[in-house]
Amino acid sequence: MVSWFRRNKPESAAPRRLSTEDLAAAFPDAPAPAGDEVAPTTPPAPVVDTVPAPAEPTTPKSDPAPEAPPAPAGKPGWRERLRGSAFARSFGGLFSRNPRLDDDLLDEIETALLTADVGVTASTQLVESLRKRMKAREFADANALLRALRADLVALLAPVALPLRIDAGRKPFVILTVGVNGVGKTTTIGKLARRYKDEGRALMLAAGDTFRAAAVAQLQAWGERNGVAVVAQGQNADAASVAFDALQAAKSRGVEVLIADTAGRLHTQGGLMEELAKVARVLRKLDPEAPHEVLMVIDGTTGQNAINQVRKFSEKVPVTGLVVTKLDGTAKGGVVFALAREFGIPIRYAGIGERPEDLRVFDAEAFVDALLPESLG
Ligand SMILES: Nc1nc2c(ncn2[C@@H]2O[C@H](COP(=O)(O)OP(=O)(O)O)[C@@H](O)[C@H]2O)c(=O)[nH]1
Ligand SMILES: [Mg+2]
Repeated sequence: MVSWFRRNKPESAAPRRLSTEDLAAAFPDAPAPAGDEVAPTTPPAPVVDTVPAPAEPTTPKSDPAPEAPPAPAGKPGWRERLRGSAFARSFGGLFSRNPRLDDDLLDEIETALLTADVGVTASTQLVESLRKRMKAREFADANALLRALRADLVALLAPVALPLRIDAGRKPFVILTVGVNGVGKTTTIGKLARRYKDEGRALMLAAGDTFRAAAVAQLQAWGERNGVAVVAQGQNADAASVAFDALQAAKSRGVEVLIADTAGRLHTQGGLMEELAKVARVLRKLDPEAPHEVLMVIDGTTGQNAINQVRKFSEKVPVTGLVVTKLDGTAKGGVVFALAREFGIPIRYAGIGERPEDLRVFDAEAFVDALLPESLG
């Protein structure tokens, strides 16, 4: 068993009691709390610095299987999960409806790209390049044009398909997650934490979403069940102070990776956006290079508004990596291309489901492969 050490600070507000539904919604992969074992709500402690005892080397906790299994490994998994996207659906029948190599085919392709949220600039560029090559008789048939489109799409994404590398020289390597409400920040942190833990890295989480008690409890519940330390100060605490505390604790314990959650905020909320800048500033007091990664989480179903979000967040904190979540749902998928073209910010991960394994290192080829048919046949 993991034993827990709690440090209480009397000046903070008491945490709210949370429903198990709150927790279940937050971490679908986590086991449902059994009976009275709802850990995060039991202590009256306002400030919880939850650290697992160091001597717990064996038996990693295996969470019970959630309803949906993880997507199959490799390209088939991407294909299975992205099949429902508007992108895949509109391209599915497109070439069979327009088997001839002509302007109609190109018009259909342009419409499909626009409908899938690829954006006007990228869609026009892609189609005009295909048109030129078609006029130059570069394509023998529509199949050849499809292959060219696939290659062009991969080429658009290849420069941003740069995985996040944890620099061992930065200890701890600080990842600050940002983004608007409900995009999947906390869930992504849980998935990332699982990944890093499986890689054997010493890890710590900071519950920097101090707006909602449920958000703090989400991380604490996850941390307790998985033996990962979570630094929190409860609801309404100063987010910058949580980040500062966490980095201090992580430094003193020789932690390798610190992942800080933040409250979701709309890019139009000036005060909250300013708070993000403050979190980054405060981290830099302890480590002038922190945060080493500002990971912005984008909901793949958002559409073109994602562009605006990234632009606004980048004005406050230098966004160094993106995670595009919920690509398994009703996401159109095309926003990934629009983001790549507009910013060139590395896309680190893609969320293609709710299981930890469904947070995939972004793979340009697998992604394009999942969206377009392989051939017309
Ligand atoms: N289907 C699907 N759902 C996701 C994914 N990532 C997050 N979610 C869901 O999105 C909802 C909001 O996630 P949460 O992490 O609380 O968002 P936050 O407000 O940004 O922290 C939750 O119901 C998650 O299960 C994903 O990749 N696929
Ligand atoms: Mg959250």
